[in-house]
Amino acid sequence: MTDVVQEHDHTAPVSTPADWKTDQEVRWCPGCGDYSILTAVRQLMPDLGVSRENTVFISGIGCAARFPYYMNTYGMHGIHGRAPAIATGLAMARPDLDIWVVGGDGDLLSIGGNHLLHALRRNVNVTMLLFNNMIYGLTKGQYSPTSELGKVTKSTPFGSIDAPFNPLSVAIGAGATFVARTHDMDRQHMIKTLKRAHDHKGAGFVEILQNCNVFNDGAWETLTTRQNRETMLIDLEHGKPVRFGPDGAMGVVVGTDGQARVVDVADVGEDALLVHDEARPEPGLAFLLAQLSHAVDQPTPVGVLRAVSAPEYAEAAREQLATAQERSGPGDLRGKLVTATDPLGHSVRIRYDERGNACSKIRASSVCGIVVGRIILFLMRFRSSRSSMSRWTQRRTFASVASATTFEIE
Ligand SMILES: Cc1ncc(C[n+]2csc(CCOP(=O)(O)OP(=O)(O)O)c2C)c(N)n1
Ligand code: SF4
Ligand SMILES: [Mg+2]
Repeated sequence: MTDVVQEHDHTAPVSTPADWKTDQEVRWCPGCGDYSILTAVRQLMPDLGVSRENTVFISGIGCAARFPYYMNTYGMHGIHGRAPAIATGLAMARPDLDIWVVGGDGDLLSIGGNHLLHALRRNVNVTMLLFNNMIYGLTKGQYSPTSELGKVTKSTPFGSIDAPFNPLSVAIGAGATFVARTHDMDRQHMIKTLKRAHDHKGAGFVEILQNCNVFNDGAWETLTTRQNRETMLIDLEHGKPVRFGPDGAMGVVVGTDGQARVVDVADVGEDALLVHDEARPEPGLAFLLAQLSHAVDQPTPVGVLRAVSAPEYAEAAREQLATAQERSGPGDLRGKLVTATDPLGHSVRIRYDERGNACSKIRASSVCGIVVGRIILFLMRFRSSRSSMSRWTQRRTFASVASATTFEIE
């Protein structure tokens, strides 16, 4: 693992939001909620005490994932769903950097669901922003893992039959140490929430309710418009009874059945209300709050649901490395052949030269890919004995199947 290059930058130069803006043309549709999130993030950056040179935005694929282009920092528009994995690697190698992950509900909860869970449970020191518009925006309006039951889209012409994910419940279930929600209609709330997530040591996860005005327009408006917020958003404050509505007339209690529910404060009295404790070590109450709302017609908590401290991944890995080196001395890879298996079952072999540099080909192959490729090749040969398909076409097809899971790096 690379040594720490420098400590966290506490002497960051004074900057303005304009310094964080790039010369790239913003390609989102006019009116998209992503613009207000971008503005909030650019406004927030000067207050974080970080420098552009030490800041990295990493994304996968989707409209939300175009975010790194628009921030004047380092960045990576990665592969679909893999931003948490890429960010994990970077956070391990460069703990001095300020690392952000940005993705949509499809990117981080469909193809990237696995990677998100592991980054959260490992408590990797990154700030993760999930732009939830309950739709695949970039690919023009297919349903996503957060789309509501019955949602009619191009990919669900008769309505979705999938129970939607509640992103906060998913995060809490994965053991996330910081979990919050905000929305694109309230810049100050976004800035305040994102700052808390950034300042958290470990994985800071924020769901941002975001309007896709082209493929899912108004999906959140029952909650987020100015006239609806007071009665529909429950703005959580640490240490305070959970109250909302005009004059705080509504509140949340946890009943003897263990369920959280919305009540009239006049009916139960203020003392019966749940007092919000975001720092509570066990996640049960945060989960109850996350589960309070299952649809956009139900009062929905926003703000910080959970903020607890736990060992951060890269720090724990460094400590483990130091202990191992103390016990066995520094490792020596010179002249060694190292074989390992990655989590997908690829075997990886690396030969190191006498100076300790990786010198021979790293070969990573999946038995599965080759077997599937062989079967397809066999079937094609069988079929082509009756058709005009050339051997060259057959070989190309086999190569592409096998190479999907086999690669070599010099
Ligand atoms: C491996 C792979 N599978 C599928 C796609 C197609 N694809 C591109 S973006 C996307 C989903 C985008 O939805 P979301 O993450 O919610 O982002 P949004 O566009 O809504 O911001 C999909 C399925 C792809 N680019 N790569
Ligand atoms: S398709 Fe939707 S999410 Fe994507 S840029 Fe347009 S409005 Fe925004
Ligand atoms: Mg989306």
